[in-house]
Amino acid sequence: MMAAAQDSPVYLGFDFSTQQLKVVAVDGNLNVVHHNNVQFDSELPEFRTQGGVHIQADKLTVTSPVLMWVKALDLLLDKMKRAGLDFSRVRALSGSGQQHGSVYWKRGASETLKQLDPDQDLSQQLQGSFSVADCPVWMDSSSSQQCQDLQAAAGGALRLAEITGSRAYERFTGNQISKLRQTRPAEYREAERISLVSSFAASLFLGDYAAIDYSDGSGMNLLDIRTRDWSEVCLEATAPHLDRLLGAPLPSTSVLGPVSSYFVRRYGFCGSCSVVAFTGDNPASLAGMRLQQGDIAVSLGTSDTVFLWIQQPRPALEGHIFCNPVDWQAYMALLCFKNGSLTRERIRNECAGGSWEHFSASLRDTPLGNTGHIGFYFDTMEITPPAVGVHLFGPDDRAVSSLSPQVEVRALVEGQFLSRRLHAERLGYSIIPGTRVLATGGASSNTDILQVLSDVFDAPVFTIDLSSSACLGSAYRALHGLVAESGVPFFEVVKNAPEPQLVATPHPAAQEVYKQMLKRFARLEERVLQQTRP
Ligand code: ADP
Ligand code: XUL
Repeated sequence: MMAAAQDSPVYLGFDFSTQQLKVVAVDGNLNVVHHNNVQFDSELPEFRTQGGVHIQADKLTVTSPVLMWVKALDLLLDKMKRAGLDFSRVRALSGSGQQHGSVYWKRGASETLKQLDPDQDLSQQLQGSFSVADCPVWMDSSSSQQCQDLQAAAGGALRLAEITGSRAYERFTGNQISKLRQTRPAEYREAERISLVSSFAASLFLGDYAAIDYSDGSGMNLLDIRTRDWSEVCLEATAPHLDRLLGAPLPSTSVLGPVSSYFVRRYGFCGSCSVVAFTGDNPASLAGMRLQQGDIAVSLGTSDTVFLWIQQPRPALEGHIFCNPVDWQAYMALLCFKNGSLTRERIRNECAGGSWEHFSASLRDTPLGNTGHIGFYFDTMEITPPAVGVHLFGPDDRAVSSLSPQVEVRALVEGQFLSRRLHAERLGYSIIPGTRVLATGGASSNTDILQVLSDVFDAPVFTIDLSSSACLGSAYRALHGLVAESGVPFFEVVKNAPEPQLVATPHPAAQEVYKQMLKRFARLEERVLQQTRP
């Protein structure tokens, strides 16, 4: 590398996701110059997580150890150092976290954060800094009572959606905070600050408590998405004086301050390196994909999500409206599906000998429409729609108890994408000429899966080179954060980023096949919902 390139600035984007911590570094021309990751299950086995989480005995409570995330950061920075990344070139950094998860800092933790000793790991020093060791994460569905209470206090589900962008959802942070206060009052009382996973991660870099940003803050059932401030009625219904524990929310493009002296002295960061507000992984993906109005993003990670750029919020009883992470005047709509990659892995193990290659071959060897077989795979209580169990149907709409392995693989993938399309259309999305489906997340590396996505949506599918758009979006946001206050729009800063690549176009027969199938799917989903409704 030439001397000039070695001195040129670098921007870091971290993603604290469900199964791993990832990072990318981009240079001033937005080329990726480094990426790295730490897998929680395999590289931090002492925490005994599966897929990065612990599912508790009630099957509803799902948590992750907060120290695992801290230790993963120690490990990741060491790996980056060993790979030769010159931290002194980092001009700004930002990041994202799985949405909705909450971290409870214990009294005194802010002092510890401010006085970190560069000769010791973060995890050694922060061991005593959390009042709750196991943080509730987005997969948790144990706060139904608190959801009902919040909706009652706000004047009903729709009223709550009008204020916060969503009706009450179990995984949303306010309901988790409410549950903690009621069921573990001592730990709650010991907390001096509550962070989201994103603002917790930013706090580590800042050496102080980082503000919650508007976009990730919209996933709490606490923020008024129009005034962009905490909603009084929601705060009061959740916990007294909660605003003191949350701090004031800030625009997602804010520079929070310089990186703490711990990182300067331990890793050689420059003292003027800026920490730009961290946000949720889905908002960060929107930035990484440079999603525009009219596009639809489909993220195939641990969860599957579908999201859109919208200008005017029209909250409904299904789906979520979040403040937009790159344009404070806009919004994004999001749907979350809990049974995503982990369900695909289960069917891969049961029907394709544990091999993605065989899984893909089954998709190639079975016809569009799967000769009328349809499957619903809700291994755990689904978010969209709220149903559970595996439900299989034959071409005559009659329930069947099993399918052959190859048919089952296609039933799963077609069923998942029919559901993504059905619910996206209910949110107001429609496929028009020119619509692009932008795919990301771990499973977007599988072109056979993306072919089914293209067929079911009857639209071309594009990906960006790197499947981790949340990291990339965070690196872009770090760069944008430096100029956002002077009014430079996000798209101006990322205009030279690599264009998404076309990876699949719909089969000529797809429109006819899936138009019919979508109608059947909607009818059968209603039947499944009626059968499984408590
Ligand atoms: P997260 O960010 O939520 O931790 P990722 O977006 O990195 O997760 O996605 C991880 C998932 O990607 C894994 O659980 C795995 O099932 C899926 N995956 C990885 N490679 C493939 C592949 N070739 N085909 C299908 N799925 C894949
Ligand atoms: C979104 C959601 C998940 C998490 C984990 O509402 O719950 O997508 O952000 O990725």
